[in-house]
Amino acid sequence: MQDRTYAADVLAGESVTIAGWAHEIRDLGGIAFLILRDTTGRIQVKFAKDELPDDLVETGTGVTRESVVSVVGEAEAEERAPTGVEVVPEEVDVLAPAEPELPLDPSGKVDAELPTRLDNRTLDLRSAETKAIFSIRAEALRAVREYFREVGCTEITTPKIVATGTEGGTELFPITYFGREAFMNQSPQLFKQLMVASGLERVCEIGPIFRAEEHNTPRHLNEATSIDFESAFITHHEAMDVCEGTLRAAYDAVATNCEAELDVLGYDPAEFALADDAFPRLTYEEAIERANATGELTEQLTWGDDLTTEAEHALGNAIDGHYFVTDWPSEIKPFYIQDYAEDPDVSKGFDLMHPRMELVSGGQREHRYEQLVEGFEQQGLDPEAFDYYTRMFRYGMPPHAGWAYGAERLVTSMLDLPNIREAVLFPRDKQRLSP
Ligand code: AMO
Repeated sequence: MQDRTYAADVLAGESVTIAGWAHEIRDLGGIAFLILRDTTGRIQVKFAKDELPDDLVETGTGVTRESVVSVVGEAEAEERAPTGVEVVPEEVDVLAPAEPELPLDPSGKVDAELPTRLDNRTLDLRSAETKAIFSIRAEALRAVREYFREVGCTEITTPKIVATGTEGGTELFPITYFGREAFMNQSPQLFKQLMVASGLERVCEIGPIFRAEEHNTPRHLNEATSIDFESAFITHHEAMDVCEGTLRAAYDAVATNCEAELDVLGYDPAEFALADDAFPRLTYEEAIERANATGELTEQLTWGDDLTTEAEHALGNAIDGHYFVTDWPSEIKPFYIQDYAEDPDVSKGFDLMHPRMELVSGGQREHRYEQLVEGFEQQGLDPEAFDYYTRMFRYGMPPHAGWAYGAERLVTSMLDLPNIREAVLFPRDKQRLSP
């Protein structure tokens, strides 16, 4: 629309064309107000009934809520208007009327259940709170990308249709690929590792991953957005430094550039950035000892157990912030994670935990061909099926490390959202395949 002025840019004394959604119509008798909402905010349109033609008043005040309307008029200063300006209309066009009965109320005056919101995501995203979540998500991802660029990453995109899985067979979505069995990729893991042996050396990817897990929980999705990092010639501790750097960059950017959005969600931007102290790094052994010592566990953990949700919560309460858990038992980490030469039962894998959930997995990778193939066999995998991957380890594979976290878990933990589905536009879960 030519010459359109956004609500936030309307200045008193100007002739303007504004366009947006009819947020509210307030009829006070002799005078009525149409509050028009666009992506920048709201602007008041004043209908002084005895000063304007009847048909103009009728169109402007008879419109249903959420209809799309454009208004041509004069902007005037008005102290009592929400933005200090209001528009006196000369022309009103209803570009697209909305039905009087809406499936949910975008003004947020009437609460809607999450399933109703997800079924009507477009309308849900007209509400200031939902819109704020996705503006913050976009800003966090922008900051993470920028940080990746600053530390010398090349952004890549890897195939999402693959012949083999990487993160465990039960979580694969099978598909038919020209009569052959294929799968939706669970992780860029093997492809990003191959790139550290290419001329690129250090790569990142932000893209979809698919997990056929049966979990129906507030922190699992069947399609998520994975933020991946992998670099040649670094240790797992250096990989953790980069990981922490991306998170700090994301929190800082949101604190600085999303003040209004944080305010809408009830956060004080001044208190939003992460504390300066580096995230503590506990070994797995220290982590289980500490979890057991909280006295909050119904069952004590022993070496080799995965951290239960209960243990994660107990540790989260005790530490009250992000923390890394390093040096996991080799048997519960995937084949591509390297073990300590001096203690092969202990791996160089790590997780980053947020008090509410696991956020990141990563580690030093096994870059030695013989050991890699051995690792496949130990996990009951056929190295032949991964020939495209293992073969490259015979032609000069540098030591390397990396990690991944889900964009949705980042946003859910950052904004303390009750459910991960709040942080994805159109979530895929066991029940939900549409929209
Ligand atoms: P992992 O399987 O732990 O590791 O996944 C890494 C991170 O991705 C996110 N994530 C999910 N988020 C929402 N729903 C899910 N179902 C889901 N699954 C995973 C989490 C998780 O911590 N290849 C390794 C990473 C690496 O070593 O580089 C991997 O995929 O934030």
